[in-house]
Amino acid sequence: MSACCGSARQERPPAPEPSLEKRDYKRGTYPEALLPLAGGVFEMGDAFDEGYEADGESPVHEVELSPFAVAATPVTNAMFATFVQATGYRTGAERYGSSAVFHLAVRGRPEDILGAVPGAEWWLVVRGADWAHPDGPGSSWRERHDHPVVHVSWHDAQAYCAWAGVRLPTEAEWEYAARGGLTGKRYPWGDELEPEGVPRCAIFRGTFPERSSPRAGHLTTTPVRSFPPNGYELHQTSGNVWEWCADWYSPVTYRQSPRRDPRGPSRGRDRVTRGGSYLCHHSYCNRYRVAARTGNTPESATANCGFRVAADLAVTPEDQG
Ligand SMILES: [Cu+2]
Repeated sequence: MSACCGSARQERPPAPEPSLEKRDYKRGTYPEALLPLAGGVFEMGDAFDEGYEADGESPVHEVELSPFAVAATPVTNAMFATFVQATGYRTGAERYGSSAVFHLAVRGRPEDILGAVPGAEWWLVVRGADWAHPDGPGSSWRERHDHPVVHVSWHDAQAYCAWAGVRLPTEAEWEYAARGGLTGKRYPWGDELEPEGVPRCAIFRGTFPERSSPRAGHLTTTPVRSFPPNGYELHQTSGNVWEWCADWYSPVTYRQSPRRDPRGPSRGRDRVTRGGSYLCHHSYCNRYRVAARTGNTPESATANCGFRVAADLAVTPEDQG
């Protein structure tokens, strides 16, 4: 994963969280109605040839999707708290005891800062940073009920989905949903980053990584509905936080994937993340475009990556004609 976008776990992962497999817990539900999407054929990939070559955003290719449903926003802190309270689940970051926080945002004592991430020194490893303490031990999710949950690994996202009876979107579903019905556009709302000078997404504004412009109005996450939705009523598919997808990531996925309901490679090292985050900046990383793709190891959890849920749509006999 590009270093501006997030830091990858280097250490060996701790033993998997046993609570959900071993313990009986009451199934939860996703607290909001999912948006039903018709699926069908769409053009996936970067129509502008603007992506980093190593990411594999091209070629543009036709993908045909079955109907599915997707959440309007990523899972929020309040939603994740409900899951944790119901199950006692402990995230990977909590079991590690630390996670990386953007240097300008850290809230904790100096001794909580364990070091910088090599090659990406704007990421500080902070003791006690986790989903419930997004900027470090001096911060709390309770100040940010409607912000996306962060410091969650792909495994943590899977655990939430299993509890709530939903699943992660495939990468193709994610891009289809994020495009909001537009074809070949750069962003979920069109080709211009700031139509009429109005920001449409939470990305880094200022001089990366030293100084955030006051105009940005945020240093880290923003509420999930801070900006208007796309044509399918999805919010923040560009910026704010990266979103885990179900698929393994490979830069050559598009050259090999089937046309119909692609699910990515059968194995890999990283899981796909999409959408970019509040740290993306044109000077360094332009992955807030709707075709942009990268990945991270499934045990990694960062202060700028969360997830959105999806579900299959049952096909009724009438639909089949
Ligand atoms: Cu980025």
